[in-house]
Parts: sequence; structure tokens; C-alpha cells
Amino acid sequence: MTHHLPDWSALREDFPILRQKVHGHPLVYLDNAATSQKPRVVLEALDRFYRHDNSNVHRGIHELSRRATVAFEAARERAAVFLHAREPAEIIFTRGTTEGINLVAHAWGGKNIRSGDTILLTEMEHHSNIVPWQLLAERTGAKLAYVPITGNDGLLELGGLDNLLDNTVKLFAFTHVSNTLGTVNPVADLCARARRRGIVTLVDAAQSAGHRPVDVQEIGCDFLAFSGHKVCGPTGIGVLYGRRELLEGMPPFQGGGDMISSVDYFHSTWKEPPHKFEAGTPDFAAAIGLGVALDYLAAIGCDHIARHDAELAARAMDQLSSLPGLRLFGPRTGHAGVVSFLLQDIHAHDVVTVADQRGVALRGGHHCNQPLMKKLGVESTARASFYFYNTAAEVDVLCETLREIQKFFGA
Ligand code: 7TS
Repeated sequence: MTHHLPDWSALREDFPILRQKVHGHPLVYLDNAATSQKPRVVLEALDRFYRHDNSNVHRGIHELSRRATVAFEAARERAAVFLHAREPAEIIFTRGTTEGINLVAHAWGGKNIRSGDTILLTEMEHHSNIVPWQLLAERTGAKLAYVPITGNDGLLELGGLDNLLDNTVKLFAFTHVSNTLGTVNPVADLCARARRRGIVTLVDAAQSAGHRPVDVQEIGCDFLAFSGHKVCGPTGIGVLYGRRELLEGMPPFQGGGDMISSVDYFHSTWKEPPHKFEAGTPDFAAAIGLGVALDYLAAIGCDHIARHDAELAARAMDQLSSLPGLRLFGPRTGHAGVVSFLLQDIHAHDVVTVADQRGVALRGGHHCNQPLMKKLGVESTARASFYFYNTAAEVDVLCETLREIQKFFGA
């Protein structure tokens, strides 16, 4: 717990992109679940790196390569501290959450999943935490099973979980925070229940990292993935945490440069983790930028950010529920900074298009949650998602805009 309350309006000044008008209105950026904006320290770190230190990592013996390698490995250490991993070797740099999950599905899944095994997911997963497992199931003959969600408030239905975690289940993969419902799942409890039965766990932290404290030891997970671009970092970089013991037992994901110990024409050997899983030139500049972003967030305090997100979501839900015919999705309390809704029978895309004309950036669609949409009985929702640089005044603009949209469509 960090002690000083952050000065939110001073922090907002760190984001040059937010100071612009869109279609003649001040930008109100409420699409943070898709990607976050970047503070000046991250932009400057990238600029500085490319101007002064750019060189490939782990290869050259010259000064620039040394600097780049030191900065890249320091970013790994920062990520380890951020997630409270036991050591930097448990941190693999990926392109993002999606690649992290695919890495586990290929390397761990390919070795450990057999015909007749079950991979347990939940009904609120993003496509990135469904499709890699479907592909693995097709390759191996394993089955998929889903923890259901409750109809009205979008919580996991945990009453039957212990029955679902039967002895065919080898892996339980679930999201920490739903990108559509804003549900915060009890990840430590889910991991504990799986671990008691020897089941490996993967947490999709795409919507939780940088929004609330994420401590892999406290959560007790085997794997956890998140994306740099959603946590004030650059695009094209992400982190996969893996418990060392599991990483050591896994074959490589991709083959190529930098992941080998030795190669001859017919046989190769691998480096130790994490390098075994980082084939080819990594996006080292982005990793360095991500390290700066993680330090920036840690200085604010992810506990403070969680409270700020929740306050904005509560304010939005409170005001939105006064609009006639508005349908809110997800839990009524304990919400993360993600609010999905539908305005009577106005299509979500129409809501988002008209909001954009007022400078309000929302997202409308299935949010890469098509099975969840089917379960909810809708095609799409409109979604506002918050970060620490958003303000209560912006929530008020959102609600006023939605009121006008209702009038506009005569709903
Ligand atoms: N998992 C969850 C829960 C997500 O919300 C997302 C991205 C991903 C995985 C994939 O992350 P990526 O960085 O590898 O693409 N979610 C969203 C969203 O809600 N709108 O745009 C992207």
C-alpha cells in the first residue's frame, strides 16, 4: 500500500495526447480497456533509447550493445518486481497477452495435454484465452469445459467449481478482470482450489495489470500474462510470468536466434529460461519503455489506481442507471473500471459513432467476447473503460452525451 494520495490532475498532465480536441470537442478517452495512453516519461525513454543507445541485445560486444542489453535485462527485473515474481528468469517478454497464452498452449500444452484431458476456462474469457486452447484441444484430443457465469450480474458461478475441477482437468485458465463485464474474479481462491488438485493455472491479467495490485505469489498462479500497451507501455511488448519449475520442463515455443545454447545441422540445445522462450530479436526498445511504464505505475500505486477506476465506474453506473431503458451489464458492486451498456434498442455502433462526434471515445461491438455475448443474449454492447487519468467530469460528459443520444434517436 502506497501512502500518499496521488495528485490525479497533475498525473493527467503527463499525457500529451489527452490535450486535444476531437470533432471540435475536448477528447474524452474512455477506451482504455483496448489500449492505454502513454505518459511523457515513456515517450522520452523510447526517444532517448533510439537516439543514444540503440543496438541489438545479447549479441555485440561493443558499447551500444552492452547498454541495450543492460537496459533490456533491467526492464525484465522491473517486470519481476512489479509482479513480485521470485526472480527475473520467470519473466518472458512476448508481444502481448495473446502471445503469452499461445506460448503456454504450445510449449506447456503440447507436452502435458493428452487426449481425454480437460482444459477448464470460464464463460467470460476473451477470444485470446479461448482460441489457443481450442487449437490445442484439436491437436491433442483434449476437451474444453467452462465455469458458467450467473445470468444477471456476470459473476462466476462458483458453487459447482469443485465438481468441475475433476481429475481429467489439467489446466484452469481464467481472466482476472472481464474486459466486458468489469467483473473482478477471486483469482487467489481459484488458484488455491486448482492447486489442491494438482491442476496448473493461467491468469489472463490483460485488464488487471496496472489497474490493481497483481502479485503472482499472493495469487499463487503458475502462469500469468499481460500486455504492455494496456499499462502505459509501448505496443508490441508483453509479459508472460511462469513458475520456474514449469518453464524448465517446457520445450521451446519458437526456434531461432538467441534461444539456443548450441546448434549443429541436425540437433540443437537450448538456453535456460527465460531466453529459451525468446527466439529472434525481441522488441527490446519496447521492453525498455515498458520497464519505465511499470516504474511510473508503481510510483502512483496500483492500489490507488484500482480505487480511482472503481470510483469512476460507480459514478458512471449510478448516472447511467437513471437513463430510461438503459441496460447495464456486469456486477452492481465491486466493479473494475469497465462499464458495458445498451441504450434501449439503439445499436452499440450508433451510440459509439454519435459519441465520437462529441469527442467521447467508446468502444462498441463484441469486445472479442462472442461466446459471452451469445450467453448474454446480445450481439454487442457499448463500453466505457477508465484509467487513472480520467476524471469525474469526463464521466459526467459521457452521461450527458448518452442522454443526448437517446433524444437524437427518439428513444
Ligand atoms: N485478454 C483480455 C481479458 C483482454 O481484454 C484482451 C484485450 C486480451 C486478452 C488480448 O490482449 P492483446 O494485447 O494480446 O491483444 N482486450 C481488448 C479489448 O477489450 N478491446 O480491445 C482489446
